[in-house]
Amino acid sequence: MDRNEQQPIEQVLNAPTSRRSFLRWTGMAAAAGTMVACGRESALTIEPATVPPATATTAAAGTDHGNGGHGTGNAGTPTTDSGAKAWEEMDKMHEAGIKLFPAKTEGLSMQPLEYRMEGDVKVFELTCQKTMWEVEPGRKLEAWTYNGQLPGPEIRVTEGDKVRILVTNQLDESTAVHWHGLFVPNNQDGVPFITQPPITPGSTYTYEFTVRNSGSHMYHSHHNSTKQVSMGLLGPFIVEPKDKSKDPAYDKEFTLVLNDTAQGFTINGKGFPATVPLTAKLGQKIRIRYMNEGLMIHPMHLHGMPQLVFAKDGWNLPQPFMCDTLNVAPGERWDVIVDCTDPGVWAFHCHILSHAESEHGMFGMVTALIVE
Ligand SMILES: [Cu+2]
Repeated sequence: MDRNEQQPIEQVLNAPTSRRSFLRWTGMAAAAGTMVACGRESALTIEPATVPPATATTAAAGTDHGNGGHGTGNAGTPTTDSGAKAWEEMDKMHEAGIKLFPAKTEGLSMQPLEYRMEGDVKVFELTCQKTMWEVEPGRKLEAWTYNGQLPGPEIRVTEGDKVRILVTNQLDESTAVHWHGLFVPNNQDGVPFITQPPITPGSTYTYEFTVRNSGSHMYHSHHNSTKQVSMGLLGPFIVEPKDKSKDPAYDKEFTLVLNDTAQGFTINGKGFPATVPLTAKLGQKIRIRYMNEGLMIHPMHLHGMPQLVFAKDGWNLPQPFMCDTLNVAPGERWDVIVDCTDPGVWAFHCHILSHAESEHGMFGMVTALIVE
C-alpha cells in the first residue's frame, strides 16, 4: 500500500467518523446517494409511526431548546441548503439506511472449506490472492484474501484431527500463516525467520499438525501483518471438541469476525447495511463466536436479551457470566449463548458509537438479531 492509499485509512481510524465522511473517504458519496435513491425493499420495515412520540419530541426539543418548539416547523428550526428542515433530512437518511438492510453485496465470506482425505489426514488448500471485495453496495475495494473470501473460508475440524494445509501465495510479497490459538509444533507456528522461511510469491508451503485443542480460533498472516491482515488475510479456524458435552447446548451458531482496518468498520467483511442479520426461532438458543481481527476493541452490544459468556480464546470459563455488552479486544475470541426468548428485530452493534452510527445513519459494525 502506498502512502496515498494509507492516508485515508488513518483518517478514518483516527478522525471522528461520520457515515458521510467515511463515504467521501472512499469516494462513494455519489454511490451512497444512488443506494438511497434505488431504495431496495427490505425485509425489515420500520414505519415512522413506530417511533414513540416521546422520542421524537425529545429529539426535536434538543434542536429547539429555548424555543419551546416540538419540531413542528417553528422559525427556530435549522434548515438545510435546500430549505428542508435539518432534522427531517437526518431522519430520512437514517430511515433509508435501515430500509436497505440487509443489503445484497457480491462475495460470500467464511464458506466451509472443503478438504480431501489423504490417509488419515484432512488436506485443505488456501490461496492468498487479490480480490475486489464489495464491503457495502457499490463500494468495492482491493482486498488480499484467502480463496477470494474476506474473512477467509471457515476451516472446521474436530479435536484430534490430523490436518495438512497447503498455502499458495499469489501475492506480490511474501507471507506466512499463523494458526492463532491452536497448539501446534513450534515449526508450524507460522512466523517467518522464527519458525519458517517466508512463503515467497508464486510458491506453496505446507503446514501439518494434529489439532490438540478445541474452540473458536483464527488463522491469519504473520508477515507484514499490519498490512496483510488489514487487507484481509484472516479467517476462522473452528475446532469442535471430541466430547461435545463440554459445551452448553445450542440450536444454531454464528461467527462474527470484527474488523476496523482497510475496509472500514466491518462484521464478517461487510459494513451495515450489507451486514448479515442473525436469525433464530423463538425459544432457540444460539451460539455466537466473536473474533477480533482488527486493531481496536469492540464492545458488542445486543439489545433485548442477555449474552451468557462461557468461553474465552477456546477455554471454557470456570464461571460463565451474563452481560449485555461484551468487549472483544484484538486477537480475542469469546463464545456466548443467547437464549432467544423475545421476538422482534433487535439491534446488535459495537457500542463505540463512532463505529456504528452518525447523523447520517447507521454504518459499519451494526447488524440485528431477528427472533421469529
Ligand atoms: Cu467497535
